Amino acid sequence: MNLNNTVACPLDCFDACEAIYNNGKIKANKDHKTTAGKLCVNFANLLKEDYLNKAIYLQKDISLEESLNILINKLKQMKNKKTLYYKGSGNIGLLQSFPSLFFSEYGSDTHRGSLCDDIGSHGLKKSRGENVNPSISNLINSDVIICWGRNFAITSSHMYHLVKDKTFITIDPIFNKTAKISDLHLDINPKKDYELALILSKIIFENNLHDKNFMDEHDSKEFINLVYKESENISEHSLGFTFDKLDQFVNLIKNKKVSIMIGLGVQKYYEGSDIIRVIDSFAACLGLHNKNIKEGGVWYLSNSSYGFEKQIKSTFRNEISISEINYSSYDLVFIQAGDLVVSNPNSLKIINELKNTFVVYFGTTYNETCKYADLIIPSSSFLEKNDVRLSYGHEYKAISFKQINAKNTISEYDLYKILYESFFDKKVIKENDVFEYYKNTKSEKFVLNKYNFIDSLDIHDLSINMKDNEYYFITAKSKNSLNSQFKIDNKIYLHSSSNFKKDDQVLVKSIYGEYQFSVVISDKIKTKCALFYSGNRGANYLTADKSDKYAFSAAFQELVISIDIY
Ligand SMILES: Nc1nc2c(c(=O)[nH]1)N[C@H]1C(S)=C(S)[C@@H](COP(=O)(O)OP(=O)(O)OC[C@H]3O[C@@H](n4cnc5c(=O)[nH]c(N)nc54)[C@H](O)[C@@H]3O)O[C@H]1N2
Ligand SMILES: Nc1nc2c(c(=O)[nH]1)N[C@H]1C(S)=C(S)[C@@H](COP(=O)(O)OP(=O)(O)OC[C@H]3O[C@@H](n4cnc5c(=O)[nH]c(N)nc54)[C@H](O)[C@@H]3O)O[C@H]1N2
Ligand code: SF4
Ligand SMILES: [Mo]
Repeated sequence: MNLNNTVACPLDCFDACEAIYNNGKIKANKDHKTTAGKLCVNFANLLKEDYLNKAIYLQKDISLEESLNILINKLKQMKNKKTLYYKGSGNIGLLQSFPSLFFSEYGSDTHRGSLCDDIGSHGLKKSRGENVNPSISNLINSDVIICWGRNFAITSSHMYHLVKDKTFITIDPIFNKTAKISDLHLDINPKKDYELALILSKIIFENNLHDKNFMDEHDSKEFINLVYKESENISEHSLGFTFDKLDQFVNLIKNKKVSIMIGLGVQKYYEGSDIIRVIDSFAACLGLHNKNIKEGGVWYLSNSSYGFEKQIKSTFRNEISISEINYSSYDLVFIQAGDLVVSNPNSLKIINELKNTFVVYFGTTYNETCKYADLIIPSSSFLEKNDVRLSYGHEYKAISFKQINAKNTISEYDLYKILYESFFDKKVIKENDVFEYYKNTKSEKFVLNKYNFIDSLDIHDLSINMKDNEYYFITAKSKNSLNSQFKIDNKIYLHSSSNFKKDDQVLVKSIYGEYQFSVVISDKIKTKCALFYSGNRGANYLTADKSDKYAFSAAFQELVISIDIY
């Protein structure tokens, strides 16, 4: 039996599945704990992907070697090195960061913050010191799972499969797949999760369901004051559902072992870091951060490399907040594995700026951003390179051994090596050393030593002065796409009370931009909400090129939009 025949799914997804490659055929690995013999539709699409197999310069096909020479010459000619290195999340294997070693040393700028989890991660770190999930066994040992702004059954379908027989509660403005399998759905208004967490905290104090010892040990006085002060102003109207659902919630969790799966939904806002801290403080009151618990806990998108020693260490001279980059201020922008004009906020601004600089795209497919690239360098696919995947949802690794030889493509490691050796008279790091380290090292466990309850709040209410034709902007993941990749849905989803009809062509505007969409009516969408799936080609024409309050990150939902017939 060939022991080096596993491959890791490279896609940016909680599950980090592992497959077995055998004579050109790929099957899910039955022995990998979370994969458990099943892969998903996105993995199937990845195998059918139309991979780039040639380099392109100013719309003409060229050889890989020529493309590398063009890049090297460009970088050599650049006197003031006004360049940007951008890395997206098309492949989140650990060895994908190798090119950053070259660009940091060359003197490029890069981005900070993220399009993804950083707002929430910032908040959890402030409360707990680190953002690390409990062991998956705690989830398996719990009775009730609360999915809070996370479409657990879809976005981590393998983790869901391990616990699908539990009692579920979903807190989400959308009646998504997870809500459908839940015993209770709290159809909350967007950006009101902190109110819900505060009022739930009050109810558990009143019912004596809190972990008094943990709260006393970790100075919760100010949080308790906050709970009583703020709860007075919380109404059924502001939450978006009737208070009897709170009683149902408490009855479902009373004396039960509880897990909370927090998702991106709660934190895509300017003050998202504080919002997630209120939810986490509620969890702390329930005793879910107690060191000794073996059942239940709180999960988010954890810092997956916690407990590993960073092997690819790059220090850039300057890091710009990801939503606020001015691409046209650079002479050259190098983009690796990101579809910027679809995935990043304010698409039109990005397009206009990319037109004013020399753009290099280094990726596996010809995506929307390639339309604005001067030079395209084809990257090797996940089957053509070694890598290791950690998961931000559970503790199991997936290992990728190179299965086929690259043809007319280059791996991230080889690109780093060629660039580094062309510019510097220093030794490159060995790929195998990094691969072996991550493959063989077991991470250290995180132990919570301190807990800081949140003690003050100042959150802007998006619904203030909302007009009849104005809606909350909601954006979420869909089953058949992985962010900008695969089967893309470009529609706008609205509740029937919106007075629009199926297939209406509407012009949607925000203060940042506008775009035309075709309507789908669905009562799974809460009233006054408009849903756009991730990867929607027009959604980010509406979003802000601004950062959240603390984490230098994109706050996609910090806006209201207006909708009118086109
Ligand atoms: N409106 C809206 N916008 C969003 C989101 C949302 O929900 N709604 N979600 C946000 C989130 S959470 C994320 S994580 C981002 C993700 O957004 P991106 O960072 O753009 O990631 P992807 O869409 O997964 O893939 C981008 C590209 O990676 C390339 N790629 C794939 N594999 C490889 C490889 O092995 N090597 C190289 N070099 N390239 C490769 C492919 O060409 C693909 O087009 O989008 C964010 N943007
Ligand atoms: N099939 C599939 N799986 C994926 C991905 C994919 O594109 N497709 N992407 C992967 C990536 S990059 C990431 S980061 C993860 C993210 O995984 P999730 O955390 O599940 O992310 P989302 O789907 O963006 O948002 C989850 C839910 O938040 C809800 N929501 C929106 N606003 C609010 C709010 O104010 N309050 C509450 N309570 N809920 C709200 C949305 O309706 C949605 O149902 O999924 C990963 N898995
Ligand atoms: S569930 Fe996620 S990790 Fe698993 S195969 Fe699908 S996309 Fe890849
Ligand atoms: Mo993400």
